[in-house]
Amino acid sequence: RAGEAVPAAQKSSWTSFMKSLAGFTGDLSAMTAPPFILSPTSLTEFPAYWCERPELFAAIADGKTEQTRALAVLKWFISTLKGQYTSRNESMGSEKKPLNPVLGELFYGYWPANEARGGKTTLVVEQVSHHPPITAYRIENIAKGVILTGHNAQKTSFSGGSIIVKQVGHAVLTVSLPSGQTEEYLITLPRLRIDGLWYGSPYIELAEMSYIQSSTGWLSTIEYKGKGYFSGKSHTFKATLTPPPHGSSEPTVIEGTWHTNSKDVHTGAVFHDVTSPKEEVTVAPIEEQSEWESRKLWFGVAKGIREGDFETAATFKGKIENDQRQKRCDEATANKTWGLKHFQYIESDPVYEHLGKLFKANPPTEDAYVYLNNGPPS
Ligand code: CLR
Repeated sequence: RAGEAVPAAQKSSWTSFMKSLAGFTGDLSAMTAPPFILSPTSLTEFPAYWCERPELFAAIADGKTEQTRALAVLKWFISTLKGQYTSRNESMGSEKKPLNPVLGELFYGYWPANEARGGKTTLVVEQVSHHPPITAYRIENIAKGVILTGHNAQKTSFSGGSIIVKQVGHAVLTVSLPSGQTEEYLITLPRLRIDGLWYGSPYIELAEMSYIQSSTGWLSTIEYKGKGYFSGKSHTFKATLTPPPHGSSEPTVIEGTWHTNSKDVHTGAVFHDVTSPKEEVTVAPIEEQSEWESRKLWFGVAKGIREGDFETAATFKGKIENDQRQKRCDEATANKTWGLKHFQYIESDPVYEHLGKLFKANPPTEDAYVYLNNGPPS
């Protein structure tokens, strides 16, 4: 039934939120939504989803051939999807509206070293734009030589009762090989459809295609389908790893559901399996964080949301917003602009331009944020 999951007192507020979605394009994060759908987590925390199976990230470096490394990248990528796109449903009952990060907001974390993953894996996230929201991130396992750099933004629209989210941005994974050579992988991101809005219990389905293009020529094409398409099951995907042109190897085809497991279609062997627990990122206690770090910055707001005290949440949120307005105003007066801390903007990413050509990426060029190598000491 319509609004089934909406608390009685928020039904009319949810209805007007839904109405304002119709015909909407642009920045969803800035829209006011009823309290029941608010999450206490800032979008700057989301890049941590890339590494909640740190051993799969590290294992990319252990592949002995170009083909096995390309497969390891695909396996790691597919294994992140469950966390990226279903974890709010698991922890909070439905997809929620994350906190909209402020310009300059930071999120630092790490996954400790152990035998299986060879080294500590570190995470640096910076909100590099507020309007539109853009988040840049860097994940490194230096001992293994595996590094991920990326940024993301979203373009949203509303269609057929669902929110359609086009992910803008890309990621580049680099592996430094013992030979001294470096392999690069350009990773593009799938389109999201947010369904279940009518009932007040939104969830994500992935759609269309995403790609992982290696500098070695190996290309993964991943096709996403939901309920009622080729398998009829939600969260279905089919990935094809194709060899470089003129090579003699055969393509590998993987099929399954990204939130559970998948198989190699030809051999029947299990490819990925995410039914075991993942490992959340470790973050410094709030008392040790700076004013710019996400959990410290949003502490009052997050506490209010968690405890159902929305008045307190709104008061703290208002404080953060006023503070931001004042900062922008001061900058204008001083004729200065906000400086980024860990990243530098470039108009065209040479890796995207170069590797994107190989699979006719659309658009043909994209901007990027280059990491300045100045994260917290590890
Ligand atoms: C951010 C980048 C991550 C993957 C990811 C997962 C969930 C997405 C999020 C991204 C962007 C913001 C998002 C969110 C789901 C809902 C939320 C689209 C792509 C929007 C802004 C809020 C919708 C509000 C309804 C739930 C009411 O790697």
